[in-house]
Amino acid sequence: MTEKFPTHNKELIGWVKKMAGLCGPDNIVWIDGSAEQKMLLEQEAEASGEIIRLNEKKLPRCFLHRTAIDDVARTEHLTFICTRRKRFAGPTNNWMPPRRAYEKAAGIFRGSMAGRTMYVIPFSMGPVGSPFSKIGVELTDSRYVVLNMLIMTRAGEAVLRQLEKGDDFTRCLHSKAGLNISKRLILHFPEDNTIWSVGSGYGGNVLLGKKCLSLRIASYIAKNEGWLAEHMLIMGIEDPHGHVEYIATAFPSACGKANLAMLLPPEGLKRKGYRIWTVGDDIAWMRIDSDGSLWAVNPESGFFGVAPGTNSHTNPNMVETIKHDTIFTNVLLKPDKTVWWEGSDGEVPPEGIDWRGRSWKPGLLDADGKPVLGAHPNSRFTAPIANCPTVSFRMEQHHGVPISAVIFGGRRQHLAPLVYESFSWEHGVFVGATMASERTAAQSGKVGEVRRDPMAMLPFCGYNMADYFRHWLSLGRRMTKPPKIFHVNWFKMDNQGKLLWPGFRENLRVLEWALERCDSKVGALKSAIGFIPRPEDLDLNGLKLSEGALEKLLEVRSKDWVEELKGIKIFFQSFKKDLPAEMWREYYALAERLRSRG
Ligand code: GTP
Ligand code: SPV
Ligand code: MN
Repeated sequence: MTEKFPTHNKELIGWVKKMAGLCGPDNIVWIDGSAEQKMLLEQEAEASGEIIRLNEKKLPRCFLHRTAIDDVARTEHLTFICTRRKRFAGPTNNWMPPRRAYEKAAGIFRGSMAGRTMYVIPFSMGPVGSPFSKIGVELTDSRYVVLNMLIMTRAGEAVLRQLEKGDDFTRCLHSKAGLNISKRLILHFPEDNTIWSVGSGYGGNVLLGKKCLSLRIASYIAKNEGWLAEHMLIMGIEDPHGHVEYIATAFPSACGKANLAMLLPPEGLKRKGYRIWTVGDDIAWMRIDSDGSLWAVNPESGFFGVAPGTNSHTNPNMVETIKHDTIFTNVLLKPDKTVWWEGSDGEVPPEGIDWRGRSWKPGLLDADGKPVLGAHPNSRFTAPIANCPTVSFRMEQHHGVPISAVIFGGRRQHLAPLVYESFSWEHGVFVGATMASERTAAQSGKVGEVRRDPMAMLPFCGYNMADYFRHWLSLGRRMTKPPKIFHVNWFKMDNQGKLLWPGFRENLRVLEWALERCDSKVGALKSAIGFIPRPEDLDLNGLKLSEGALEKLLEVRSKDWVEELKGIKIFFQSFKKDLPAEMWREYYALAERLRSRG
């Protein structure tokens, strides 16, 4: 085994040696971030069959990877917060005491890298050297992970140099081991600044800079340091006068963050002069600056985006982004070595190799008579943000961008109106805390079931969510210029199950209203749940909604909300006496408003 270490950081050297001792790799390779090393890794991964090189002409420097068929989404039931006290993790997280967790996982890690190379990836979440960035080092036996981390994070030598200055780092250990779901664990040790992930080779389970560090561990650090780590997109909206305002938006997994973050304005609004600037599609780190307002940075440098449904109509900027230097995971391979997925551009290919690696034809049915999909519903692509035509020039700025509005949202077929505005920060925290959404394919489990997903952070909050709500409340008190808080729902349906709102680029019409509210340019109607747009204040020019759709979209049905209160109550009760009193106060205030309106 190589005993040369390209660093003087004793902590780092000691930890790498110890973990190598546990996992037993044949050798250790340090990732330096160079183009040469990346090319070598691609060649090796191609030779080993881990990745397939795609059509060099049509998709330059792009690859396809297929995961194991039971390793296609985050496995939340195998994800744990491991703290000394159970209360710390709270009722929404799986918990294991640290000692037991380390022991259990060590049993799987032991010798798991025999015959493999252990890669050491030093990475920075946020620009290298920024006071707001955090450093991690991931050890992994997967070249796919290395190649993804090179896109998703700033990785390599510059980070090692930063570590020479004595910065702390999150210790991230990953091994595919046997890719066995019964020996899979995603463990977080916030008290040790450590992450151990074993037995998976899929995205969020293994790209440890993403959900594990930038949300679960970072949310814990953020609580202690007085900032927020959120599952939010960040985008700039340039108005017809060239003035850019930024918003941060939390939707649960696969509910439209990436699509919104880079939307192309609809014709009418484009003509008015609107433009969009993309800062991030998944994670926002936000803190209060000396000006008393909230500022946000995106710690990532790439997108790990949902493939199905992505096409030139729904998301032309993403289509442009993934034309080169992209890794596709679990999509269909066409005979000409390009890729396809359900809802992509172009004709349905007459044949191909599906995400499982089997031969596929349109209309193919499985043993139960159900259509066989070419791409997995949670198939994804990994692409550099720099590829995106709308990338914001403020991406690399340490300070980030000032946030005018925070927007929560989710998939609700019936309940939530297209948009509403909270009465205050406190009420806005209640709106975020009581969010619920229909499950998507981004996590294993039953798709379509409504579940509570506060601030879209249910799977990602690294500590007790009661304390998390308290933290949100306390930030509101510290800000002199807090953003306004809104809630949106692009997924409301009519009685026939048809979407009432066209979504995608048309969503800008709703954002325009929200920003006009922030600038006190328009009035609103007061409903029991919050402020609702007066229909005439929404610019619907050039949009054809079906008869009565707008009324339905903006409707607030007291009866349905009274029903919703029951679910909220059960959810709040699960926190017992830890829930901040403000949340109950908002709950009873809402109940009272609904009662008085009958
Ligand atoms: P994660 O990466 O899992 O956190 O997801 P995300 O929130 O970035 O989701 P994304 O933007 O990739 O959207 C996921 C799915 O929602 C895609 O299949 C989209 O087609 C669909 N979608 C996005 N925006 C809209 C919309 O405005 N309306 C409708 N009907 N569907 C949408
Ligand atoms: C999500 O599920 O919210 C994602 C994809 O952004 S993953 O990185 O796999 O968690
Ligand atoms: Mn996400």
